[in-house]
Amino acid sequence: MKQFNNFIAGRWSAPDGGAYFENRNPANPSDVIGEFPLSGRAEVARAVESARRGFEAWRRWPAPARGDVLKRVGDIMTSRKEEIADAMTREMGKPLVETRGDVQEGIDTAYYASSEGRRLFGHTVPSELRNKWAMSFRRPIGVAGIICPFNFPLAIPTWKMFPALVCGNACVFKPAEDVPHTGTILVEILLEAGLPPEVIQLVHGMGETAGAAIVEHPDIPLISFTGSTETGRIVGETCGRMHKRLSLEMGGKNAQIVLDDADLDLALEGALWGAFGTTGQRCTATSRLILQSGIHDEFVGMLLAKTRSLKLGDGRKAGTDVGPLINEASRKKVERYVDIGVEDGADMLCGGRRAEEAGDGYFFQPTIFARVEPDHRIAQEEIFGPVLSVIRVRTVDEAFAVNNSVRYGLSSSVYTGSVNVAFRALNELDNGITYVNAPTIGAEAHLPFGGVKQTGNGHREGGWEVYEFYSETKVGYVDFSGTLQRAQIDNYAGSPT
Ligand code: UN1
Repeated sequence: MKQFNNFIAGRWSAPDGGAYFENRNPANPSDVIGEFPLSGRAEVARAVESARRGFEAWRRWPAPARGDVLKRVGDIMTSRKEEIADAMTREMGKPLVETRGDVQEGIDTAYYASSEGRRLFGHTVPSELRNKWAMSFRRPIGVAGIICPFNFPLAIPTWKMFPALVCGNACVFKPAEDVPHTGTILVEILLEAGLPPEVIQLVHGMGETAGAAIVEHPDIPLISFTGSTETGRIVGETCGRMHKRLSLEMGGKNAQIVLDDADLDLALEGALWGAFGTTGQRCTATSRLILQSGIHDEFVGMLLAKTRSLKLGDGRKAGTDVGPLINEASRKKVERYVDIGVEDGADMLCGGRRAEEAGDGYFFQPTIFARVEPDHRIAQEEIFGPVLSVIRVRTVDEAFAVNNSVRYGLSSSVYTGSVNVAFRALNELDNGITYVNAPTIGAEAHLPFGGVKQTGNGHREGGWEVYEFYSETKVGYVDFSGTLQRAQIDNYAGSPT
């Protein structure tokens, strides 16, 4: 069996204890992709020591030259797109069309980051005083701890690491334990593109051990974490105690609203893609469908017919619409929520059980519940699987209120023919992202990505905003008057009398 290693201090190395974990194909668990290191504090400590050396050299590179490395990363990913997508589907399960999209999101992020090396804007502003300039600019911070989820095995690590690197930081990267192979490929590409080896450290392992060791290491001043709100709370507590800069991207309970004046065919395609794409395993997945009463019954009928025709199976086979869940624990969690939905009195219209007919993998049938009340647990808690809760409302105001009645606030979507309602939705829905006449998934790499309430902690990934997270603002004043000029004193001759 193929054994993979960590990349620490400029070389591929085995874990100290010699222990490995298996990485299996979720569509066919007898297909073992390889064994990956179970690492802990000792590996993380060595990685950080090396990353600090890497950081000291890398921070001195001009930012445009750092960007040039990312440009080559984008070129390599472009040339290897198909092969990376195939490896990703093998270890993560989503269909090839989606893993190609995941690679493309990484490529887009690489080219954006590369050009940002020539911007990283600061400000030059007038000084209050004569012959004096005032300006702000950006400085790197140090070693960044990058802890990633399984659902976007390539794109999410690139969102975090590429801006971190362009800003001049070094990275200690822990991929999710379900997708260590894609993480390894990404590090190989960074090295091939010419990133100095000590600037990137790859430490495989479990969240409770390797992940915790990264979060708790005193020489890692910034952490970027995507995962559950529960784990995010623990990460946040540690980072708060240790005065670390932290970006959290956590749960969602995203709703698609379909109003009486919507284009129903369009809304139907959006709901199917939003709810069952990536087997519902996106932070942005549609897990609530809020339908206005005038179209409720017709739309549910349309949705049911289409959902029943979705083809489950191995994402590497042509014609597959929906792949497996990531692992057995995840499938058990989805089953528990189906039971909860039934116990709470919702109507299960389809699905609700394992799909053994699709293969030996962790398949679960796309599931729709109707007559769900906004405060039901299946309408409030993140399930991270192919389960959609339909909620009936009478008015636009009620639809907006239901959308806002959860503790999360990542994305929302409204289908309507009214421009007034569309703009009201942008203003009134409590989410980091609102789509008009488009599903809740599909954020683009050059715009800020993130959510409000318990989805995040105020930071954004992607776009221009993430560069603020990975750098510190420094202000410089240059006084070329040759005299002592006392701000707030010498420039104001006297108090008004
Ligand atoms: C996630 O689900 O964690 O907007 C990220 C989207 C993708 C990214 C999702 N571009 O659905």
